[in-house]
Amino acid sequence: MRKHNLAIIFLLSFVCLITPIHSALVQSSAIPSQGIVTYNDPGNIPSGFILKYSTGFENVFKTSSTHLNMSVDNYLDTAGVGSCMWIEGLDRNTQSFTPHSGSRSLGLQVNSTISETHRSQLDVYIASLITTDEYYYKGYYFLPSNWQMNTSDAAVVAGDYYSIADPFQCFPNFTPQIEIEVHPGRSGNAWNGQYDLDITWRGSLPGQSGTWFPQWVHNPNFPWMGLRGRWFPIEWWVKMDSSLTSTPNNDGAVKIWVDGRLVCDMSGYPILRQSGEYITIGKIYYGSMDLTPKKLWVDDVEIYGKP
Ligand SMILES: [Ca+2]
Repeated sequence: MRKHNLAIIFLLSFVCLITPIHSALVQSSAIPSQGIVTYNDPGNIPSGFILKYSTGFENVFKTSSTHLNMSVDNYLDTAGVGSCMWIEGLDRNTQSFTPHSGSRSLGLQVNSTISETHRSQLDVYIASLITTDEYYYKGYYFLPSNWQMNTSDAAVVAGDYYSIADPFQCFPNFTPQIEIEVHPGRSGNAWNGQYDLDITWRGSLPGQSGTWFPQWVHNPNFPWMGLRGRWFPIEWWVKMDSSLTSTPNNDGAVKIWVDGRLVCDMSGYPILRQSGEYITIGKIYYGSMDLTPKKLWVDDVEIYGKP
């Protein structure tokens, strides 16, 4: 199975040299789809893990346009007109909105755009927290009750996606990267009335950098609409590759739960540690024409590791 997966990776790496940018058009039916599995024990911290960091954003504030005083290395990355980040309850008070805990939470926004790379995201550097090759993350998320994507134009539907968090990424090369995305479901080139949840993967081995596998894990018809207007948890467990060199042992693994549903269960991958491992705990990044301001709130972030 491992050799089979590597063969696919190398084959697609060659194909994707033609389209090095993140494009939903780069897909592979050879990468297996995965059905949604109900997670019956949400909030269960894996055995042997201890809390390394937590915040409910109650005492967090912006120290500059790019940093929060979170007592852990972080970076606010905003791009595009109107893209911003704020502490709800401190910098802004949104009508009819209640944080998951206390009186504050993190807010992100990206305004309408007609080009890619507009974003608002909070990156947290985990190297100082994680002393072994495993970590577990849990955070609570809130999408506006009127959240939607542009589904009126076939060309937009074909290329649109919306990133919400990255369970693993490294600085400065941004690989390997694992990303949680929303996509409009498609029937041919038209919107099928559903939204998908896709996990994308971008490898770091020679020949792979910049190569995306948009449907590394594909969850069609995920009930995103049922998540709007309420808080829901996103959790992930990541085991990095045991190799400390650039030659992987191909024993990395990742599980991701969204609202208690297991949406990714992959193992045997070169999730190689680099010098600057980070997670993007909250993210709005979307890649095609969209019509409405996008907002996302995050609260009660917890990061666990092994002693
Ligand atoms: Ca809070």
